[in-house]
Amino acid sequence: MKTLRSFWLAAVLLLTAQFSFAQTTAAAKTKGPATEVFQIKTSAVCDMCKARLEKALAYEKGVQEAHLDVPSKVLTVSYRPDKTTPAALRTAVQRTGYDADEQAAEARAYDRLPDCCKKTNNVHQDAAH
Ligand SMILES: [Cu+2]
Repeated sequence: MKTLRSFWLAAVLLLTAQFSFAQTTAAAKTKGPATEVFQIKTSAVCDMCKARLEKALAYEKGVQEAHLDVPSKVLTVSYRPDKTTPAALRTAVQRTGYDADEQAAEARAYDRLPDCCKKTNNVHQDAAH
C-alpha cells in the first residue's frame, strides 16, 4: 500500500513537470525573435517586376515575407533584425535591377531586365502609365 501511494505521487509529479515544461516551450515558440517591417520605394513597373523582386527578396537571408505593391512601387519586407538590415535589403533590390529609395539600381542587373521592365522604356514614361 505504501509503495502504491509513492508510485502515484511520483506519477503526479512527473505529469506536472511535463505539463509546465510543455507550457514554457510553447510560450518561447510564439514569442520568438522580433520581426520588423521595412518599406523600400523601388522602380518596379509591372507584375513581372513584382514577381522578380519578391522572389529575389525571398531568397535573402533574414527575410520572412516580401510584398510589392505595383501602383505605388513600394516593396514591403518583413525581416528578422538579428539576421539582416534595411541597408542589406536595399542592396538586394539594387542587385535585382531596381532603384531602392534614392539609390540607383546596379547597372549590370538593370541591363539584364527585359525591355518592358526598364523604367526608361517609353511606355512607363507616358502620362497615362
Ligand atoms: Cu516589369
